[in-house]
Amino acid sequence: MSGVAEAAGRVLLENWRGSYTVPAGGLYPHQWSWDSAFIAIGLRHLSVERAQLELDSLFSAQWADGRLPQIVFDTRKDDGYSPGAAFWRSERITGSPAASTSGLVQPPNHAMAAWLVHVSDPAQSRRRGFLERAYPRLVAWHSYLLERRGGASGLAHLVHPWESGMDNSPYWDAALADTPDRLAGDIPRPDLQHAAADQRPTNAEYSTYLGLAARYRDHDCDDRDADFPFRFEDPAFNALWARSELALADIADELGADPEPHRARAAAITVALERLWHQGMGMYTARDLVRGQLQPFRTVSGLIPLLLPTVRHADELLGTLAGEHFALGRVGLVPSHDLTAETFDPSRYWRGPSWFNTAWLLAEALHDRGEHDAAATLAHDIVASAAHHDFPEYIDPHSREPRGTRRFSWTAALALDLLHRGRASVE
Ligand code: 9WN
Repeated sequence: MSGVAEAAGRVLLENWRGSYTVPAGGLYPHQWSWDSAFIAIGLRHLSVERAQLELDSLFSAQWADGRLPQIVFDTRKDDGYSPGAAFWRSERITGSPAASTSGLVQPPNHAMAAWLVHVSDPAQSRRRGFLERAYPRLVAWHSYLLERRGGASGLAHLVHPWESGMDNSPYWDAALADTPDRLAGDIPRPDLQHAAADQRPTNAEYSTYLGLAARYRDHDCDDRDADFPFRFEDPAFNALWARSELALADIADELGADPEPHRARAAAITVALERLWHQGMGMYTARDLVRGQLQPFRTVSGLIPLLLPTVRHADELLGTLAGEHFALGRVGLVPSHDLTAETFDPSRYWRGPSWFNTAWLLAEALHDRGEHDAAATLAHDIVASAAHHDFPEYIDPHSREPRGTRRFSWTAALALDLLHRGRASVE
């Protein structure tokens, strides 16, 4: 193994907690849903067993309605993160699991990860019955999205910015400003002990995050609050759902089950994504279901549909990715927000900095589309930026300086994955 792969492996070992990996020791001391899926994709190269356990432990916190929770809390560390187990009190809600969890969800990248974990050692995976265990969990999770979060549009909707995984994206600004649910008084910010305040969301954003989460919690997280003030269809969330349906088709095939319903669902979501196409922006964007508007912002979320083989506007998306707004190959990774927008901020969280998970997803998409040079350049940048800055959470796209916390698990895992699969090399 190269020195970089070894260093990445050390981050994953350091952040391992016996049956799952924390995203980062100080800032995020619990198990996060879409983090665990990205982490399993890298961990499989170190230990297939651990990668399986990472997903199995998330599945063991599944709710009776099928949702996979945003966070599974380590209740011994409850004061290290806000909002924690004491805020959610999930144990008082019927259908919650034995573990303490958040009631929200995160993007559905899990079936995609489960399939990649399986193919890294199919014989071992079969021996351990990994996919037999995972398949019903994943089917129940996708049914939750369809039945509780789906609607006539054919897309699933989010009820909180945290559910997008891209918490302070400009997509949510107008809705948050218009939301009556805010937490008054002191806002607990333990995160600021681990990352600079100008690289994290603001207190104003946090007061609405907490107010919305409290309202959802106080309705027992049951999704039937018809007047809930925050409901959005997000392009990356739905593209990952469709991509994961394609992975479920592969899993069903492997298990001798019928793959066709999964292929049909993936095709239906891909077609439904067209309602998020914004001609003027040249990309997909989020739709505010409460106010009925497409958001006039370019963010990396709207590029993620490139992962779908039959997405209609692939050529325009490739143009937008290469053009002035995201400047592929000319800045660090892929910025989370339009480089030319007034709302762009190179340091603040999801308002400009480049993240490694979205860059990895786009490197996959470019590779699958036969854009091998662009995919290799991006993969190389992921590995180099991860290695040179101690596996940062995100980077400034212009200066390439590290931002957020360091020794971040998915940064290490995804760099390791690219090295192991020969998608990038170390010079
Ligand atoms: C809220 C753990 C998570 C990621 C998200 C990222 C950030 C949490 C926070 O950290 O969100 O879920 O406290 O800011 O935005 O994508 O899953 O790494």
